[in-house]
Amino acid sequence: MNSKTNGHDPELKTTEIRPLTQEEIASFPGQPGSLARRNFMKGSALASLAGAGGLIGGLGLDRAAHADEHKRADDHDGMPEDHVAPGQLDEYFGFWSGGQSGEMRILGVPSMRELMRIPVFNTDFAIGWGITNESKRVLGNDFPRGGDLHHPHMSQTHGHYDGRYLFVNDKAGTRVARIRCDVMRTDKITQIPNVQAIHGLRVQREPRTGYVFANAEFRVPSPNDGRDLDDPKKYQTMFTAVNGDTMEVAWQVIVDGNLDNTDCDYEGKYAASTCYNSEGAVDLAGMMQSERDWVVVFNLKRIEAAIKAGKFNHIGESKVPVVDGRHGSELTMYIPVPKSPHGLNSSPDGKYLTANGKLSPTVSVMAWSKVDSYFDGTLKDPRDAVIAEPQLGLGPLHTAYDGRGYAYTTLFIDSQIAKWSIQDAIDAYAGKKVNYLRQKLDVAYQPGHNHTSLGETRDADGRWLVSLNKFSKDRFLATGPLHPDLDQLIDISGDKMVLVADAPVFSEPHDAVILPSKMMIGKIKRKWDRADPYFAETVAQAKALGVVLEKDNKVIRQGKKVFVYMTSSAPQYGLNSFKVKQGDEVTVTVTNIDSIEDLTHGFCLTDYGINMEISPQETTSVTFTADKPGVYWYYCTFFCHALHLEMRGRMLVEA
Ligand code: CUK
Ligand code: CUA
Repeated sequence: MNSKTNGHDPELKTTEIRPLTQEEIASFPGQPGSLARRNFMKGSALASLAGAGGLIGGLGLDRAAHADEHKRADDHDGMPEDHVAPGQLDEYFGFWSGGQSGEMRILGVPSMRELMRIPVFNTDFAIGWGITNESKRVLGNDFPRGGDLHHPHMSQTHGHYDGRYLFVNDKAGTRVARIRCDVMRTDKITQIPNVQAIHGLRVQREPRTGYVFANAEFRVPSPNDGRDLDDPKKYQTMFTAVNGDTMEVAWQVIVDGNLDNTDCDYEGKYAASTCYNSEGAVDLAGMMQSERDWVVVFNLKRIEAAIKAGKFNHIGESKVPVVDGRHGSELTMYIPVPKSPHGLNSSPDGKYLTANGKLSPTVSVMAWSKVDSYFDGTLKDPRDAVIAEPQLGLGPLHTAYDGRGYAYTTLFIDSQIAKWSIQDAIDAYAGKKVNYLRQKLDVAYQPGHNHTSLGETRDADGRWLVSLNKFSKDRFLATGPLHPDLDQLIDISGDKMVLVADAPVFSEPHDAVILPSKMMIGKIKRKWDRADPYFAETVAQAKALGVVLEKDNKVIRQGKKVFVYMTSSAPQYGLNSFKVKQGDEVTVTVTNIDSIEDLTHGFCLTDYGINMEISPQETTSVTFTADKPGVYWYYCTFFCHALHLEMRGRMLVEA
């Protein structure tokens, strides 16, 4: 042994200097079959999650087992029930929006630990997102430009999360993106034509996703080619349905006013959106003028039928069928609600839709059955679809549900969450003397969205509520003028909401989805499959050049194009150096032939602005021009081995 104490803490020892054996690497906590992990797992209801992840094809939610876990979570020897001990796994996944960072994040709930970041619309030097050829194929040519990601939603089948995809919006770049849940990587980004600023986004629940519904918030001239600049009356926006399987735009609907947030029903018949600018104004005072704006409901079957019957137009260059859903159209229903409504939330029993008043202290509860009645002609006044309008407090923005008949509404101005009974609110609206309000909980400070575990599916389990607050003010150590946002975890399993944790977050989560980690068992890969479509094009190009990626280390020149192929295996690249000429277009392709879980390598080319991640069994490539002569070291950026620092080589560029 070659260890000594470090002089500060006798418990801390420096590591032996020798390459780790494969057995030692395999014994790291978290490795399948590792001792540390197995001891921890003993007797744990989560045992299946870590090691056998790839073996158990569990779908859906085992409620009995889930109840057991609750007991275990509560049974914590005096520790608070959100406490997740070191090495212990979270019961829930949280998929968090990254707001204007343009990324999505994976959190563990209830620990609120950030587990991973998934670059989507942003560039990311750690992963090489926006740098590698594989990511550029997803991002397209028109980047970097960042993004503003508000709303992550997981694909559903019959109103249950199905673990296939997460869909997200980009308000800043008018795009919708899809993230594969098996590898947690963005695989498609679609530019939405004819509109500006995709904000609200939701997924079809029945029979499946299916459609991804996307709201364009801002009204613009149509087409937006320089015409009508000074004539805001001619501006318009559209509701968009994207096909979640192909990520192609299926159709668009022109609406009156604007579109803010969206949701859909549980039967596959309708989608709906809030409008806060029915006035069609272009300034603040104008947008706040009307006492009522509206919720617009889209009749999916009628829209599909209209398109089938050829009753649509094209706008400009776009091939997307566009139908007219403005007032008077049989495709839509406009339900007047007060005042500049924001969030729109379907209740998990499939019966109700709630529009949050924002500038009105109320939320408006609409019944989907009344929407049926409107479209079959028996309900004349669309306002009669509103069956309750509880007064909750100042600045209602979003509502979440617990599956037990209660709703939880964020009050932005009051900095509170109001818990209320849906049935009591309906009874009060009908004239009964009942108090629908159950509790108001102070949050810190100014909440936007809130989200309950499984609350946007039929499986709403009433376990956790997260309040995504916009201000943290004095709650954390100072971080300079820019403060973190503050996400607060609230236990809603009892009669009273109980605040259990504060979690600082980087700008700016708007929304999240929370689901039991059990639901993802067997769905998340722990290393890449060599046949993965994410790098299939790179593999095909190598094959065309006669290169076997898993073993060849060679340089192929085609005129001024140079293809450099190398493997990586801790702690070495397959090529110690390669030589190119100044001005060459160089493509470096690295294949990580290590197959041990978590043994990721990086490839960073010094002074060339290039870094990329190559996880076990992955192939990653990058193309650049060797415009500077000299010696440029490339080195590994993921600490992979005791000799990680020695994992490097030279690019020699001849002048
Ligand atoms: S929006 Cu941000 S708080 Cu973009 Cu869902 Cu309501
Ligand atoms: Cu390979 Cu560090």
